[in-house]
Amino acid sequence: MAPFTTIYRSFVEQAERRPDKALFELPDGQRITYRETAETVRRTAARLVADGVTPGDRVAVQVEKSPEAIALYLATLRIGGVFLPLNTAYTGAEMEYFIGDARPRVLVCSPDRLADHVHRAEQGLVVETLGTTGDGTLLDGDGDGDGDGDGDGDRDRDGNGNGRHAKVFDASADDPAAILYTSGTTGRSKGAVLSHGNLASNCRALLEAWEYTAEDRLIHALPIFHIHGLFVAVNMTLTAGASMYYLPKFDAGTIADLLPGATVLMGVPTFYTRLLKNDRLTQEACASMRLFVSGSAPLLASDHQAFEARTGHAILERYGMTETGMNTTNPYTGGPRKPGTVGIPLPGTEIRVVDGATGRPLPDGEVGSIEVRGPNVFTGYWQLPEKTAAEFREDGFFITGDLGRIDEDGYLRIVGRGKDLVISGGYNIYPKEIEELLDAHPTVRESAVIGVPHPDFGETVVAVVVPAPDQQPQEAELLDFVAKDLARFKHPRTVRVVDALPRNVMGKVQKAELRKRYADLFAGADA
Ligand code: MCA
Ligand code: AMP
Repeated sequence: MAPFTTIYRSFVEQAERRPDKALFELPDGQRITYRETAETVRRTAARLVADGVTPGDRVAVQVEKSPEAIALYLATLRIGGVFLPLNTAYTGAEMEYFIGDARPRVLVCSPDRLADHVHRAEQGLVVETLGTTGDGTLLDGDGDGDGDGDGDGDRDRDGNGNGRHAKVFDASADDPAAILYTSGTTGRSKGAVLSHGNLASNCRALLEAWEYTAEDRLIHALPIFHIHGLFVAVNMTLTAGASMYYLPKFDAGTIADLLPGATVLMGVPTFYTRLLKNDRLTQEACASMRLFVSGSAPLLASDHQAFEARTGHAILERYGMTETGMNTTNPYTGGPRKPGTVGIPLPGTEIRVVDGATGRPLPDGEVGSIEVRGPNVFTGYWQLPEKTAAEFREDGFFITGDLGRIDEDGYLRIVGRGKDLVISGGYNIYPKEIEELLDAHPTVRESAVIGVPHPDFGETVVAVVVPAPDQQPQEAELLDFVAKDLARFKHPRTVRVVDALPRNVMGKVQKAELRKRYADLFAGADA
């Protein structure tokens, strides 16, 4: 068996092999090479060590997208820290929970949000800042935290010179590399602990499946606090020795400008819905492109077909989860990319469809619960051994909570979700969190939050509320009430007031019935 190589070591190998190659190409034309990135990684690692980070310590990060944020990720891996990226849209209340649960050693935030977090320094947390141009405390001074300017960070935080070098941690496949929070259907978010082995094996499988090489130039317009933008797009690029056009966010016009110089785009379905509205998306503009990838939410078969008709490219759809990284992919070569399917298992990964109640495997063609096993599957939920155990079968298969069937060609089709989840523009939203807030409002007796079709975001959030006795809930007031605690993308787009929620004989709210009732709410909406 080949020796285990971490993402960090693969990056270092590429940096040694092609130091002057651009890893990042920024919108202002600036190029940042592998060598420069490696240097920033080293400085950042030394700073983290000086801040007291030791192997296993969490480094929580809520910063805007920048090349230095990627260096911070690699620096954390280098020293054996556990990288904990957080959505920049999270509010103070949401951050309070994540920090309380994960108890990081260091929190790196945007300079403009420092005031929200200074008080945490008193609780023993080291708060650093990092702005979009590398500004902030993380990289100030000589950058190694020991003041001698040699970049080795060879003193610890107390300055006692006892030699806490930012040495490369000799990570094994099982050591934790990252925690990504994924909301639960009940209660609060759970931290999925991903190991170095999870990240490296999934990255290798994707490089092979999509024939991704140093020749590739990726358009990177995804956020970097999720699996898709960080562990698929970035990991693949920096371990292959490739380059990326690194954009602060998705913008269809900017992508159209870059397509002629690029080879690969990775996006959520909303990217493709929006690109199809842009006249500059043509076959000629895509002449150098070899691959368009979609994932994180279902791609409409009609968008798949329209994109192929317009550009000559069949979008490659794949299927993943925070807990598992990528599981399946449509073929790059050797078979059709079938609209409405997510393809076949990646090398090394097993997929099965079972009867959810008994765990009994179902024949192909029958709809059941999708389960996955392989080196990509996470090690467990952070400090929740019972919840972890409940989501695994005895033979090691992980229960995804998605429903699907295997078609006649062995391709997986996701037909629904067993879990109560809304996916809006690729962001996951768990209704329970919003319902709990709405239920706390004095004019509300109870609520049900659902996802309904939306022409731009795929799905969007609708709140259905039942008034408390003698009360008349007001939409604006309810939206204001939840706004302070919820990231913007979780805000309901409308509130409907009803006399009662539909229930089955067991008393369970029939969300499917509500989804049907409000299915056309945004049908004519401007995307
Ligand atoms: C922004 N807003 C949203 C969303 N994004 N609301 C609902 N859902 C969203 N996804 C808010 C904005 O704050 C804004 O609020 C308003 O909606 C309209 O913003 P707009 O400018 O249209 O949005 P945008 O900034 O262009 O962003 C849309 C986006 C973005 C490009 C689709 O959300 C995005 O990049 N999504 C990708 C998410 C992702 O990476 N998912 C992967 C995670 P206001 O009304 O105040 O203006 S899942 C994963 O990793 C798994 C493992 C997997 O399989 O990949
Ligand atoms: P997350 O919890 O953010 O990791 O989101 C994972 C969920 O996104 C999966 O369990 C699926 O429900 C959904 N998902 C990811 N990729 C696809 C896809 N290509 N088609 C349909 N659903 C998807």
